Amino acid sequence: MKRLDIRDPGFEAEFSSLLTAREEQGQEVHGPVTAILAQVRQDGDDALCALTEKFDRLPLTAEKLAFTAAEVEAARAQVSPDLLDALDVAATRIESFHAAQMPEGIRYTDDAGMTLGMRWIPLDAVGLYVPGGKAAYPSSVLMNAIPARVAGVERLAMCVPTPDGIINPLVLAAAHRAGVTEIYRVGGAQAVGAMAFGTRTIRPVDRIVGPGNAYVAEAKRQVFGHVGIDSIAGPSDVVVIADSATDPRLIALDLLAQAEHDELAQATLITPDAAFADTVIAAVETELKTLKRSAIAGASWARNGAVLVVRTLEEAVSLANRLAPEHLELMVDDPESLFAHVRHAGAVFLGRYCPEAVGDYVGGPNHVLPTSRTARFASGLSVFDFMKRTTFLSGGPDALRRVGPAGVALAHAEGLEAHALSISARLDALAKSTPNA
Ligand code: HSO
Ligand code: ZN
Repeated sequence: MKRLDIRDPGFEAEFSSLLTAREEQGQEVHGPVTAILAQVRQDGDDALCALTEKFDRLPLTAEKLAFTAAEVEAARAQVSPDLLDALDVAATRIESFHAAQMPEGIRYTDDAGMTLGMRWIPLDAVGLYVPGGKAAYPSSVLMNAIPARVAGVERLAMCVPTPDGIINPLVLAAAHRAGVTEIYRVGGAQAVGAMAFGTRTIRPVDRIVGPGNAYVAEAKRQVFGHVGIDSIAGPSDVVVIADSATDPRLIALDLLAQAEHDELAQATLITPDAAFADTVIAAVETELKTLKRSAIAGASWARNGAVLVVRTLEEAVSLANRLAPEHLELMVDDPESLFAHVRHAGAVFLGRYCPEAVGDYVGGPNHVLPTSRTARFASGLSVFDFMKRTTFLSGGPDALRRVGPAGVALAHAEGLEAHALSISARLDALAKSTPNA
């Protein structure tokens, strides 16, 4: 963990090193992924079965690729009613927030008499990748699937690996609650290939979303262009701005909630109170003694944790803007006044009783957010990721008379004669049919 004070002469250099991307473990995956995608394209379901046997130790036939409705029901029956209720609370809140995002189209008639507009249209089919094993978060199933459903996507296909045939029943329960009806027990690059190119069993989709390991990320990169993909997530991060009126243990837990995701995760505290900074650092060490995931959280905190002491809360916000965090907590008396100055953050959590973990599960806004400082130019997952825009233009003779001549002039200037004639021939015809116009 780095403890820096903005008054120290070396601060700027040290702070800059926090801005540089954390290194992902270098894995040479390009070649193997290209080979897997080619195999899936060529052999379809047979390739999926062979690769699933090889990587997940699960012998399969094409008929067994999809989970049946009865299998999904059996998985739900294994989940406690309390957990099913919790899923429902989360799903209902995610649905209503995303419903509120639904955009209106545009349609207006301008003074040239042209009617112009833009229409939002949902994608036909979306593929959702869900990691297997340890990395399977049922909450992420909701966060990826629900916006697609709310946007009006008709077909949602989901792929999840089941190593040794094992699946987390809560993942299937979440998929069921989110309205996913097509679920395949396939993972890795082969799942991405199947959804992108289609096989006999898995029809192709138009966009693939969802987190995955290095192979899945590389496969998404390689199929991009043929289908759309979401942004590729880097390690998760949080910046907590806190004053000394907040219980230091709560701040320590917020930092650790981020750190426990991944050794590469980054948790940063910014505070104007040096003594408070030290109390939080001590509280982190105390909590690390008992946390279940203390090995991961401890490694993340040791390697990437940071505590920045500043002069004022305004200074804290300006450092946060430079860090462009995925999550920003404002644990202060008057979070709104700080929020007014926030420019770069994936999601902001205002007030001492609104920790990031609430947003991970039951807030309503999406927890799939821009990582690795991409909040400078990118946004979290939303209904917009599952819709596209079609513009339209509609005009009659009067509108053509008004705007056409300028079009003809520009077409000539570009040396595009057919373009010019396409307009001028119509103008000529109009002039002949209405000689006085
Ligand atoms: N904080 C993670 C999402 C998550 N947390 C899922 C718990 N489960 C990335 O925003
Ligand atoms: Zn989380």
